[in-house]
Formats: sequence, C-alpha cells, structure tokens
Amino acid sequence: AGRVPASPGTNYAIDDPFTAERTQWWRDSRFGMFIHFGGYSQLEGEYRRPDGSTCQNAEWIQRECAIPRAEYEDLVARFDPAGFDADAIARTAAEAGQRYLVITAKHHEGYAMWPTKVNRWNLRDHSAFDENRDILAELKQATDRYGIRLGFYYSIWDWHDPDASNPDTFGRYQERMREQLRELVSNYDPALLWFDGEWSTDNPPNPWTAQDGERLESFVRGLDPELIVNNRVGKRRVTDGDTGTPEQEIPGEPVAGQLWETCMTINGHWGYAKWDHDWKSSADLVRNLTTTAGRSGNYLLNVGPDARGRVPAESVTRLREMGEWLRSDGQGAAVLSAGAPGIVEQPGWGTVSRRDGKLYASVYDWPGSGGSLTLQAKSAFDVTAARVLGSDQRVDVERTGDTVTIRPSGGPANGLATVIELDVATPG
Ligand code: FHN
Repeated sequence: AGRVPASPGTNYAIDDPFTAERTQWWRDSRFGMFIHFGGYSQLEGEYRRPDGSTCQNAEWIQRECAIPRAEYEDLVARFDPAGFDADAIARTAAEAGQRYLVITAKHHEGYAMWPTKVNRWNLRDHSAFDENRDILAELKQATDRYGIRLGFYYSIWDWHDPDASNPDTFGRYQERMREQLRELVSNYDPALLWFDGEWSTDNPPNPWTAQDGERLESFVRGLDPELIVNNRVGKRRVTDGDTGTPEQEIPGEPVAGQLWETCMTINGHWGYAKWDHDWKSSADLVRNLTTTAGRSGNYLLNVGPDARGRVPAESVTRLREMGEWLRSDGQGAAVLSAGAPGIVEQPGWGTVSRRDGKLYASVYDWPGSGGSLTLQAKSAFDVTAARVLGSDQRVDVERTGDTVTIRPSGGPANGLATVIELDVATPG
C-alpha cells in the first residue's frame, strides 16, 4: 500500500507510511496511552449554576453546560494539579505494555497545558499551579526514562481564541496555532502530533479545508520530518497525515491503504468526570486490544486525570491487569508483534493474528468440555502443531476443506483471554 500526493506542490506526502523508517516504532507499538487533561479537569465533570442546579459533562463542559466565558476562566484559575506525577504515569504506561503516550496539549477549550508564550490562557499563567513546573517537560523526561514515545494532541478548533471563529481573522488564529506547534515541537521534541477539531462547524464561511490541512501538515513536517501525524490534520482522507483515527470503535474492515489507530475511553468520557463509573472490564479491554492488533491497528486507550492531576485508581488497576496479561506466557509478545492473519477469516469466538509461520488465536469464548473452535481458511495451509499458551493441555487440530477445527482438551488458561498458538505451513 502506498499513497500519492494529494496535490502537486505540497511536500507533505513525503514517503509511504507503511514502509517508512520513521513510522517503524509506531507500526510496532500496537498499544498506547491517551491522556485527556485540561482546564476542564478542574471541574471534574460537574458545573454548579448560579441558581444551584447542576450540569454534567467532561471535556466539553464549557460548551455543553453553556458556562459563560468569564466564569469558566474564573473556575480554571483555581486549577492546581499538584498531584500530577509524570513518572508514575509513564511507569503505569510502561507496565501496561503501552509504547507511546499522547496527551492533550490543547483541547477545544483552547487552554494550553504548557507555558506557551502565545497567550496567557495556559497552565502556568492562568492557574493556581506552581509556576515553575511544566507538566509536558516532566512527561518528556519521564517517557524518555521508560522508553515510551511522547505525542501531543492539539485541537484545531479553539473556543477561546476569538479569531478561531471569525472568518475575517482566521488567518491570525492560524499563525498563533503554528507558533504554538513550533513551541511544542522545539521545546519537547514529540514523536507524534495528534490533531482534532478539524470538523468544527463554528466558522461556516471559513471551515477547515483540505488545503488548510495540507499546509499545516507541510508546516509541521518542516519542523520535524520524523513526526507521525494523524489524519485529522486535514479532512481525514487516506492521503491526510499518516494514520486513520476511528474513535470508540474497532472497524471490521479498516480503510485500505492507511495505517490506523482506534482511540477509546476506558469509562464513558475522555476527560475526568467524578460521576462516571462506567468502567470497561479488563477482559473487554484485552479483547479490544487483541481485536485491534489482529486487524493490524493500534489501540490508544484513554485516561482522564482528576483536578489534582491524579489518574483514577480504576484506570490504573485495569492498565495493570492488561500489562499482566501481556506479560504472562508470552501472550503480549505473540499477539502484539503480529498483525492481520490474511489466511483465515476472523472468527466470532475471538481474534486471530499472524506472524511468520504462526497464527495466534485469542479466544474470548472458550468452548465447553468436548467442544471445539472453528476457523474458515481463505487459502491453502496446514496446521502442523498447536498449543495453548500458559497450559500444557493437548490441542487437536484438523482441517477439512476450508474448515479448521481446533479441539482443546482442557479449560481456558487465562480469565481475560486465552491464546492458542498454531504452527502453520503455507505452500511455497
Ligand atoms: O471532541 C473530541 C473529544 O472531546 C475527544 O477529544 C475525542 C478524542 O478522539 N475527539 C473529539 C471528537 O472527535
């Protein structure tokens, strides 16, 4: 797969993201941490109106609860995330098996989480936070310590800068945006930029166009040609950026010719909301990760720190359990280093991935005693041996026509998902 430059004269389509050396680390990653943290985190998901009634939301709270601008600024002025512990966050990610981390440097509210010189609507100049601290610098050091790549989310949509929704002065906003991106790239040397908000309809006569996207992509690649950029820099065409960005879903049929990454919340919201207890189970999270990996995608799983900057314990517990699953019995090494199987259809009972001469079947619904699992083959191959990772039980495999029948002799080896490794011999 490759891609063609969308229009002559742009230098943004610099190489083929599928084979480029600069994307290698990303293609090998499969699992990353998303962090939604901003001025909205100070409200922890709840706004009390002057009349005493309440309104709930997370990172969209300012807009969805129609908080007047001056009042929102007053609330955010109290933001003091003194408990933000970059080392603990990077360690949690590393122990979970995550290889990169993407934090919201600026979300739609426009508030910068670093001491930008472009305006004062930022964590140093407009907060109760220690003015000598810089959480992005702290994260950069911590992620370097744990061998994790760092990326920044940056919203093109901006609710705070008046020029961002004024067609006559939109150009001025774009200049400030480029200046902020220059700061981010030169101060923190990120490996990745994750754009969002390109779809805003706030600015009808002057919406974000494909051309704006091409110019911005070209600009950031000029800052650092090694950067990985997502497709929301432009209009989400296959040619925009390096990576597709399905949100809250794992596509059954990923877009052909595009690297992709599913981003997903660990409960119901991106930003912290103290009332949101809709936590996904560790089993579901492992299944999401293996399902994504089995389709050659990456899984960017979100956490939302609270007003003090602390990652919720429920998130940490789940990440720890995912890490334990990945470490046990070589499951992570097997499943995450593999990709779409090609030679079999994905079954309903789990996900299959393939690397070299091996198929890895992550089984979510283990068959009852004496039961079996079937796979539909798409091409000629033989299964020469099979084993259950983490178990010494015997597994019989038989191929009749295009149907491969797998018969384990015991119970599942792991409560979250059990992996069956099949040795396959393909002709030629
Ligand atoms: O509106 C945002 C939302 O708050 C969150 O940041 C997600 C993450 O992909 N993106 C937007 C919606 O597409």
